[in-house]
Amino acid sequence: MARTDHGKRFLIAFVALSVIATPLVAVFVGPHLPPGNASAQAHEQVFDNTWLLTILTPPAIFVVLLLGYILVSFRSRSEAIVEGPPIRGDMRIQTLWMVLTSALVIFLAGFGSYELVQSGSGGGQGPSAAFQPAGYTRAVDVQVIAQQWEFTYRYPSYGGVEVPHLVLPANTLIRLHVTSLDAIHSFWAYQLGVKADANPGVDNIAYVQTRGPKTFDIRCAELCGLWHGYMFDKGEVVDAAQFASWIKRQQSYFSPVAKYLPKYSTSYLPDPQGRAG
Ligand SMILES: [Cu+2]
Repeated sequence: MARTDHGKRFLIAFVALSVIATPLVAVFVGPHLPPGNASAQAHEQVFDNTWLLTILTPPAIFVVLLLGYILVSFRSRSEAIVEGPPIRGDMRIQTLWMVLTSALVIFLAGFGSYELVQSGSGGGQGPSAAFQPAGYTRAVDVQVIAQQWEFTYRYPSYGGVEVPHLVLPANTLIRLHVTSLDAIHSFWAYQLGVKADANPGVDNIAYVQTRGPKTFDIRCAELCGLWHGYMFDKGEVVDAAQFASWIKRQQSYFSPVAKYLPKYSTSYLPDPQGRAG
């Protein structure tokens, strides 16, 4: 009986499966990956996730297929348990594996870092953003104030009005200033692709370029005390006219309490006498 060439057989199966599955993953799974398409940054993240998943498809196939192949092909066919010949390693396979996986990991680290910075990122870059998106001088400032246990929002270009729900104009570059009044929180606007730390005394800047009208989820993503799980809300991207009338309504609705608000500041510090901002 001729000896089966397991290596060759496995390699053919691996290449065939990879060639079929990789484009399918890119085309059919990729567009459904999180966080969605509510902003340019979120869109970039879907693009990145699609690439990462696509590139990682062949290695995943390799590992699972190898395991399956071994389980099926090398299972014991006799009743007696017979030990196989001892194998102490194979320098060629080990070298190949190390070179390929190292190259892959280094490439992904470079790709990820480049992608993170080139869109201005949605992760918050501290008080002086190192990577500004195109047209950032025209960005609309919105302050996100985290506190136990809700987010409020101030609009410095609209008299510093503070509101309990986030509404943003569509197709606009927004500069979010994320800060906190008390504990450490994290502002996570899922479909906008924004997740930025909210620390007291820190003005953490994250850019987001909104697209068309859309609702999005807001959550606190940092355990911040008893009612952390309660820190969620729906935010809204609305068209420019709707935004203009909404902000006008907020200004007049909150005008009686506006005088009690502290002056708009890029950050606030916890106040032992009570609420700081
Ligand atoms: Cu929180």
